[in-house]
Amino acid sequence: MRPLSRARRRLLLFVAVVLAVVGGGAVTLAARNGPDTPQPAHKAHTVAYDHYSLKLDGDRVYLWSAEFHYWRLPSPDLWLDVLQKFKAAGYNATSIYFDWAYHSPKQGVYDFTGVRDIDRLLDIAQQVGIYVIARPGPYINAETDSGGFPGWLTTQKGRARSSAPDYTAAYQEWLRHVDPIIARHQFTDGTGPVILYQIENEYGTHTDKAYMKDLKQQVRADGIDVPFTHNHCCGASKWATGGGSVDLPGQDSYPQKFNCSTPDRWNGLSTLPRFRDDAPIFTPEFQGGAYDPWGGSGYDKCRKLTGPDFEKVFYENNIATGVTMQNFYMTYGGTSWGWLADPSHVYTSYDYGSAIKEDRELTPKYDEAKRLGYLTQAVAPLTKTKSVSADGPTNTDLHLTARANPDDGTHFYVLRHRDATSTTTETTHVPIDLNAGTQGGAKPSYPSVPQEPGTSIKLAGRDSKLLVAGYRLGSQDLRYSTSEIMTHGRIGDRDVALLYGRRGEDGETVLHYDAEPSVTVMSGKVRHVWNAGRGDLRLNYTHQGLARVLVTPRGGVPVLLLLATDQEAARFWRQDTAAGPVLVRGPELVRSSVVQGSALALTGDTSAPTDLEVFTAPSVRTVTWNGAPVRTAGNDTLTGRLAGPRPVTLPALTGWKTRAESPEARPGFDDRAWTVADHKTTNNPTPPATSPVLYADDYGFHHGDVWYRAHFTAKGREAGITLTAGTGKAGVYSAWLNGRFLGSSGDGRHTFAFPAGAVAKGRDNVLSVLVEDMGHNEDFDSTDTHKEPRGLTGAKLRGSTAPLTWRIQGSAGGETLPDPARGPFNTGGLFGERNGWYLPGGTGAGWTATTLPHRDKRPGISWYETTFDLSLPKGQDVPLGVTFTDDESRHYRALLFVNGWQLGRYVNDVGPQRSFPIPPGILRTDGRNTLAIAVWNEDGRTGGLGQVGLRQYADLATSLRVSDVTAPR
Ligand code: IPT
Repeated sequence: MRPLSRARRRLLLFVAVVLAVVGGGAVTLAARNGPDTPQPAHKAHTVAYDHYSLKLDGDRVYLWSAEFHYWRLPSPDLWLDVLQKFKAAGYNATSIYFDWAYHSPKQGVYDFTGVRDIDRLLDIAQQVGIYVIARPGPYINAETDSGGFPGWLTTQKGRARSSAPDYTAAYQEWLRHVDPIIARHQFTDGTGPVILYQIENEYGTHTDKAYMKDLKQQVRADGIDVPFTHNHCCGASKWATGGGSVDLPGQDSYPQKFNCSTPDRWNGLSTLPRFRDDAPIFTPEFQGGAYDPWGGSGYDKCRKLTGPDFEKVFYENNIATGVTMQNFYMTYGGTSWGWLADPSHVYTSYDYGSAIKEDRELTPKYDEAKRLGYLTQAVAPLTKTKSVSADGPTNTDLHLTARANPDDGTHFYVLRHRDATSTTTETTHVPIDLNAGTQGGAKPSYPSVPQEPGTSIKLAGRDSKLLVAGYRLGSQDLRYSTSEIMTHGRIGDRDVALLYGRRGEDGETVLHYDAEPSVTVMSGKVRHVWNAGRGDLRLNYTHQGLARVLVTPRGGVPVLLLLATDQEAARFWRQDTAAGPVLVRGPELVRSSVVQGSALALTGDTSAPTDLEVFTAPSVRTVTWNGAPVRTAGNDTLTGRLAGPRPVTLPALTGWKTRAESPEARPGFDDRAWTVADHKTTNNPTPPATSPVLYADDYGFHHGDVWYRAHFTAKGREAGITLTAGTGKAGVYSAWLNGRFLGSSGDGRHTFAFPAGAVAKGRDNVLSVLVEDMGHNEDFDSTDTHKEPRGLTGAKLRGSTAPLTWRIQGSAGGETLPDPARGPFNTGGLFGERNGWYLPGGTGAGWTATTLPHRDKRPGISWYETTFDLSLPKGQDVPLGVTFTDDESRHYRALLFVNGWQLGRYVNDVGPQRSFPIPPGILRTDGRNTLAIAVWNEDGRTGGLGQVGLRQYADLATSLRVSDVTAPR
């Protein structure tokens, strides 16, 4: 990936667009584009594929990709953090959904600045050196509001995800805005990381071929020339052949499903399908974690359900079945901040139990993904393999598959339990026959591996092994190893190979030489025997810490074998520099490395003082870490010591003040500026229960809480009101008559009785209702489920036919945002939100000092606010969050604003989320922070606010620098 100047990029973009528009159709980049798409013009760089793998500029690539959603991390400098962490783990690509709704508050209005600056995002990807699979929908699902459709789209008449004219005009508008930005960053132009572009999302039921065809046409016309992909979930249409088909169709797969409450319950393996013979097996989304709903069991359990053992068994099974393109959903999930969450599946956290936590901490799942990812990037023959036959393992409870590269004869064996869910411990021997599936001369075979008496291959519980055999490992001939290869490379004048197994397990590695090499065991216990007849050097050992063996063949290139436990192996970082590969052992993370002359500049993170060891070319003599020189010793590898972070003390949150609001509930409140809700008709497929139509979206209020006020002249016999409301899961609404609290409900339909004496006969009465809109549903089946009405859907007085006249007020400005930097999802229609109480210093008079916990019996909304100062040590990444603690039987919920950004929706009696990470950038790590919390007391008895405190999740010394995200006051 070569960086080009902006001007040159613009020129290339212009040429690309012109060529695409005139439809020159010179040369096909990819094998096919579907019969109905204009062919892209010929470009300097190529993205192509065949039966086996993706090819970039003609080179086969194993796609090992990590899903990331920038819109779930509103702090652009942290995009660099996440993408560096992906790259450091061996992912060579990231798959990114672009959320239409995040960029478009109103039809015709688009914002790609600040936390929405995707140009910057793609620049960062290029800088990090990671490819991008762009997935701009238009529909994305993703457990986000409306599956990514903007609020304004919920009021369209035509069915979404079809060829309906109004929907077509809308998505074309989105694509015309987003595509040119993506187009500037295409690999094919030599200007960027984008290698693939997904059309639609899991579009399998109620499909419309013309729509798919139009989408492709539009995207090509917008200047996109990389191959099109599609992720098939279920239903009939796979978009593999025929009208509307894409270049690279793939199958999404979530084998563990999403019930995190039983994290030890595994489902069996399945084999991913090959949709077309001319395309590789691709999984655009393979399970990397699981989402968790309101009242769910929490992400720690999701991380267990999809833990390192799951990754190993399932991802290796994908390799065993010939998959060469794997993307993991999610690898970093992030935060559905504001009102981004879809109500049915998730709460604020989108941690997803992923390899990287919401607060950006690395987990043991990251280590496992890294061990596997490094293998896919280091062992090139994996990109072209065929299934070959293999005899079974001696233990028939185990299962062995074999594949071979038809060109160079490298063999790959995957050993697992026959029943992949089994938790038993098994030992076995396996046959390795290097002739299987290859032509030509007789290759050796080993009928029973391991050969050393008294040793075996062990599968202790849920595990599998991917064994490489008959492999040209650098300059060595690896006959086989029962240890797994993590990575290897030519470093200076020798090969270095890192192999691993679980602690205490036997390992046997056999290398072939014409003559007996010299063997030096530098550390650890490693036995070696030379078989002159076969020319085999056999090494036997037990995986324990880190053993090192130097094998020096006569007249050949030596190899340093690093024989590690899996945990020890995960402490190694591979970086590819101008001076060749470098291995770094010790730090928590290595982010980057540059060799200049004899100096190696490393950047990364430490969580404690750490030994550093660098395996690099002898020409490298000095090392810097995060810009500071490291005093190094040693003439084989360079060793030194790295400092850890300084400890951090957090301020206690004190100095709280509180103020009640909800003036909307009082009869004298002036609602004349509110929108009159008097529509008699709606485009919505759900007919209203009563007239007028009260759906919040129909009046331009798409996110967050909505107030209604209905006036009526009472006849005197009014006994109550029956309300129907659409809140989405776990939502609530509260009602008042003439200022008297009637109660709250979370049910779709509820009758509120009017207390005796509350109705003023013959006079104006005011009903006030506050409805929470938890977000719009997804539209998974293309049946317009995102249009399910939100807000009040009907209202009927009991005992009276007096007409009600309605006004509605949601977020200030509706679709015209007063605070575009924080965007459409940040605030709803609470009084304090409409009047800027959520902003730093935005509160005015009328507050009283309080302490937490604070008990409050007043129904409706009260705000709590405090400030705190941070001065975290420079050069440290200290992920922090805000934690709520209270008795779960108290019925209140809260919106958490940090410096004006809504980063948490807390529901005390539903949960499960009680701790809310606040990304630095939003959080001022060196300065004053404002916390504002809007509490909704639901029952007028158990309100108030429990303990609220800061929580520190980790402490790292780092090269990462984060600037403050700016937004107007
Ligand atoms: C699949 C979606 O494509 C993705 O957007 C997300 O919703 C994911 O699942 C679950 O987190 S849909 C699933 C039914 C395979």
